[in-house]
Amino acid sequence: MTKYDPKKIEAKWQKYWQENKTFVSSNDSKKDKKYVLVEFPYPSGVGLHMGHVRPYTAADVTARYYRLKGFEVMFPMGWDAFGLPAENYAIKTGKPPAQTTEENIANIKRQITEFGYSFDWDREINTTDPNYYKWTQWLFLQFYKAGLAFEDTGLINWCPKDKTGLANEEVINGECERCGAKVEKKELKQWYLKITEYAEKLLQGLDGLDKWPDAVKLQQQNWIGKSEGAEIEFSVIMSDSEGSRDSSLQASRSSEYRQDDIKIKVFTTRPDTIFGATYLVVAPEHPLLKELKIDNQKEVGDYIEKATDQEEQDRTREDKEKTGVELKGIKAVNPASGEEIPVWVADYVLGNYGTGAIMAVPAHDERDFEFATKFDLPIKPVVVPTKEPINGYGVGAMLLTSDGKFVLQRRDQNASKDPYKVAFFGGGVEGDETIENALLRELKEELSLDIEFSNFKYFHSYTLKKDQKNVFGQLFVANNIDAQKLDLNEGAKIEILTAEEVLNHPDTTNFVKEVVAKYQTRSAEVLTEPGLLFNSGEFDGMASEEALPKMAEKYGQPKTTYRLRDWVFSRQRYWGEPIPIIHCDKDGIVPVPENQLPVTLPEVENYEPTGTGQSPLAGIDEWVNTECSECGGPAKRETNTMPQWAGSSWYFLRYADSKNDKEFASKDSLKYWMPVDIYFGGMEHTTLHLLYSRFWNIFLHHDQGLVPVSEPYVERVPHGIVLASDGTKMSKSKGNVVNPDELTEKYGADVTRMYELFLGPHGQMVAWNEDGITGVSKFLARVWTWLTEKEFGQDDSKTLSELHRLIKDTDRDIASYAYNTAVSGFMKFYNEVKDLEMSKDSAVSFLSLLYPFAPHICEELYEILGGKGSVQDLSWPEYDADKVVQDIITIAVQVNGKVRDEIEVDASATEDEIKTQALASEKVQKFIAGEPKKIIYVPQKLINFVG
Ligand code: ANZ
Repeated sequence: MTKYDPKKIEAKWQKYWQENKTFVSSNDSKKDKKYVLVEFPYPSGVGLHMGHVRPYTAADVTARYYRLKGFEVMFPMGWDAFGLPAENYAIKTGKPPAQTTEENIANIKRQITEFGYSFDWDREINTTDPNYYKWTQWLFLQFYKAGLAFEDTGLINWCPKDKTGLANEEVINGECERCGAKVEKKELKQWYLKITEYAEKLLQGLDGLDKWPDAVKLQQQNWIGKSEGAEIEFSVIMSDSEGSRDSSLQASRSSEYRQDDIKIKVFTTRPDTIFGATYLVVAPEHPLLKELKIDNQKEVGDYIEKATDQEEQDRTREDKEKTGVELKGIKAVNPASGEEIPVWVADYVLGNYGTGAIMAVPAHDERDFEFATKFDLPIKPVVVPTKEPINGYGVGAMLLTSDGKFVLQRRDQNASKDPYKVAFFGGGVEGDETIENALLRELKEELSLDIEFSNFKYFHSYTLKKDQKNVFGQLFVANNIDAQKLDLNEGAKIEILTAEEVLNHPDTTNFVKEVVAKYQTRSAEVLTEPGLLFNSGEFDGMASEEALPKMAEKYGQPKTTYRLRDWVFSRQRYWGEPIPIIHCDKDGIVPVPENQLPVTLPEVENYEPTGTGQSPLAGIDEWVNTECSECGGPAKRETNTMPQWAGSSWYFLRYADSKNDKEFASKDSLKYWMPVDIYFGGMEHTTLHLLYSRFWNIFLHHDQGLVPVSEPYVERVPHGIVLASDGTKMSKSKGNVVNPDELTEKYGADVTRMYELFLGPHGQMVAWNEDGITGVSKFLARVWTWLTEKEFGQDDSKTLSELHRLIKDTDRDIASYAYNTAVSGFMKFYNEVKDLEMSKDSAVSFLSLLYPFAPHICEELYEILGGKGSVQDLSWPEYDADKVVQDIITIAVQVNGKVRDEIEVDASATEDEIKTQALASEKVQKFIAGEPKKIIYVPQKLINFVG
C-alpha cells in the first residue's frame, strides 16, 4: 500500500508534460479552437501571490476541460514586464531592470510550473524583449500614420512620487493607481492616443458582448460616458444695471473691446429647460476668462487660482459646499427667453468636459439649485412632473413673515377633504391659466393678497397622494409678508407658526410638515425628470422628450459628448518601450522608419527620473542624438517611453504567432485563434487594460484590416479578490499574506488548487481560511487509497447512476465557472460510491472529471490503473441521461413576493428551465399579466416573478 505523496508525483508529471509537450497547441489544427486566456502577470520580486493563483487555477481547469472536450486549446502565458517597480528597484540597488526582470521571471515561472498549470510555453512572450516591443513600436507607428497618435501640451495628471505623467484611467480617486500618491496637475508636452475617436465604437461593441458580466460593461459605459444634448451659444453683453459703476471704465472698455461679439457656448443635456436658465457658469479654466473685461478682475483671478489648485474629484464632490464669483459688469442673454442673466465662475463646472461652461437651470438641476440657493439667484421652473395637461395642476405658496414665521391657512370644512387641517395656500390651475396666474388668483381669492409673482421664489415640485385631486404641483415661497395686512376670506382662518410649531402642530398636514422641514435644510426636491413644459413660450404644454430635439435645433446645435479623454501615452521613465519618434529641427516629428525597429532601450547608469518632466533617457547623449531619416541632418530621439499598458494592449494577438519576425502575427494565425473565447482577469482592469486593448483591437480591425474580429474577447470572467483569513486585504505590512510556495510545499499543488476553488463562487470575494485546506487534503488522500486499493469488477447500478450524474453536473459547473460546486460534487460522489462495486472504466471516467482540478494525482492514478500516456489524451466522458438518478428538489414560485405554487424540478435544472416550468403553472398564471418585469431566482429554493 502506497501513501499519497504529492511531492513525488507532482514533480514527475510536470516533467512528463514538459517533455511530451502535452499542452502545446497548433496553429494548423483541423479541430475547433478554444482560446482560453488569463491576464499575464507583472513579474515582481515577490513572485506569485494569491491574486494570481485564483484566476490561473480557474483558467487552467477550463483549459484542461476543453482539451478533453476535443478542442484545440490555446492557453498561453507571458510576462508584462515593463513598469515602475523594476525601475524603482534599480534606483535603489543599481541592478539593471533587464536583469532583475529576468531573475523575477525565472522565479515566478518556477512557481507557476509547480502549480501544474497547463500553459503552452512554446508561445511565451515578454513585453520587454526587443523582439516583442519591436511590434509594440510598429503598432504605435500605425496609430501615428493614421493620425491617432499626436503630441500636445496639456495639463496632465502627474504623480509626484513616481515622477511621471499618468493617464486618466490610472488615477483612482485622485490617487496614483500604482503607488497611491496624491496626483497633481502638470503642464507637459505629451504623446496621446486618440481613443476618443473610438468612443462610439467602444460603446457599440459592448452591445454584442452577451457573455460579459453586466457590471463590467456598465463600468466601461460609464467611463466612456456618452451624453446627448446640445451646444448653445449665449451672447455676452455689458450690463448697465449697476449705477455705481465707474462710467469712465465702462467707456474705455466698450471703445477698446466689443464684448457683444463674445459668445459663451454651453453644453447641456437638457435644452428643453433653456427657458429656466437663469444664469451661466464658466469653469475656472475657461479660456474666455482671460479675454472678458470685467469689473472684479482681481476677485475673479484669486478665485480661479484657488479653484484650479484643487483635484477634479474634490471639486465635483456632491457634499462640497458650492463656491463661485459673479463676473461683474457683464451679462449673458438667454437666447430663448431673451432675459439678461448673470455669468458666474464656479469650480463645480469642469474645464475639460463639454464646453467648460453651462447654462444653469436651478429648478431642474441639483447642483444648480444648491448654487442658486446659496447665492440667491433666481430659480425658474419650466417643467412640471406630469404628462397631464396643466389644467388642474396644483400650485401652492408658503408665505413667510418678516420674522420668519409661516403663514398657513386652516381650511374650512367645505374647502377641503381634510377639515380643519392647517395647510398651504393655493389650488388648481384652471382653464388655460398659467401657473403664475393661478397662484396669484388663488391668493387673491383667499387672502386678498396682492403680490407680484416675481416676489415668489420657486421651492419645489411635489407629488401628492393619488387620492387627492391635484396630484402634482409646484410650490413657491414669498418672504417678508406683512401678516397684519392679510384679509382673510369668510370662513377661512390663518395660523402664523414658527417652523417648530408647524412641525409639532396637531393639525398641520404631513405634507406641510415635510416641506417645512425641507425648507429648513434647504433640501427641496429638484425636478430632474422630464415632464411637461411651462414658462417656455411656444413650447408650453409640450412633453420634454418631444421639445428637447426641437429646442436643441432652434437655439443651438445637437451635440454628443463623451467623458472619455484621449489617452496620455508617454511616461517620463526609463523602463518602458521607447516611443519610435525622432525630432528634427527641419522636418519636425519624424517617425522612425519601420525597418529600423526596434528602437532598443540603451543601458543607462542612472535610472533616477529627473522630476523635471524628462525621462532618464534624455541624459544619454549617444542615444538621444541621431540622424533625421528624412533629411539626414542631426536630430534627437523622443526620450519619453510608453506607459505600462502598451505591451498588454495587443499581447493576446501575439500569442497566436509569438515567434513571427515578419509581422506582429500572421493573418492566418489570427484568423484561426481570434477572438479570445474566455478571458479570465480582474475587475480592476475594467477601465484600463480591458478598455485599452479593445481600442487597439478595434483600430487594427476597422482601420487596418489586420485583425479579423472587431471585439477581441467573447467572454470575460472576473474573479473576486481573496482576502486574508481575518477578512482584510492581504498585505505584507500586516503579515497576513499567504505564500503560495509554502502551500505547495506543505499540501501539494493539487490540494492547493482544489482548495482555492472550493473557497467560494469564482466571482465573489472570499476570505482565505487555512483550516479548510486539510479537508481537501484528506479528500484527495482518500481518493488515492480508495483507487489504489480497490478491486475493480462490474459497476453497481448506483455507481453508474452517480457517475453519470457527476459527469452531467461537472460539465455544467465548469462551463458556468461554478468550480466550488464541482469540488463538492466530487466529495459527494466519493461518499456515495466508495463502498460500492465499480469497474475500472468508471474509475477512469471519474479521474477524467477530477483531472482538470487535481491533474497530478489523476495522472498518477491513471497510470497505476494501467493507463498509457496522459489523462489529457482521453476524452471527456459522455453522460447517459437514462442512467442519471433524478435528484428532485422543490422550488417555491412567488409572484410579487407571495408564494403561489411549488414546483418539482431536477436538481440540476437551469434557471431558464425552472422559469419555463414555473410560468406554465396555472396557479401562477392567474397572478401574472404578460411578461414579468423582473425575475429573482434563488438557486435551489425559489423563483419570484415581479410584475
Ligand atoms: C442644463 C441642465 C438642466 C443640465 C437640467 C442638466 C439638467 P452629463 O449627463 O454628465 O453629460 N455640465 C455640462 N458641462 C459641464 C461641465 N464642464 N462641468 C460640470 N457640469 C457640466 O451632464 C451634462 C450636464 O451637466 C449638462 O446639462 C450641464 O447641465 C452640466 F435640468 O445643462 B445641464
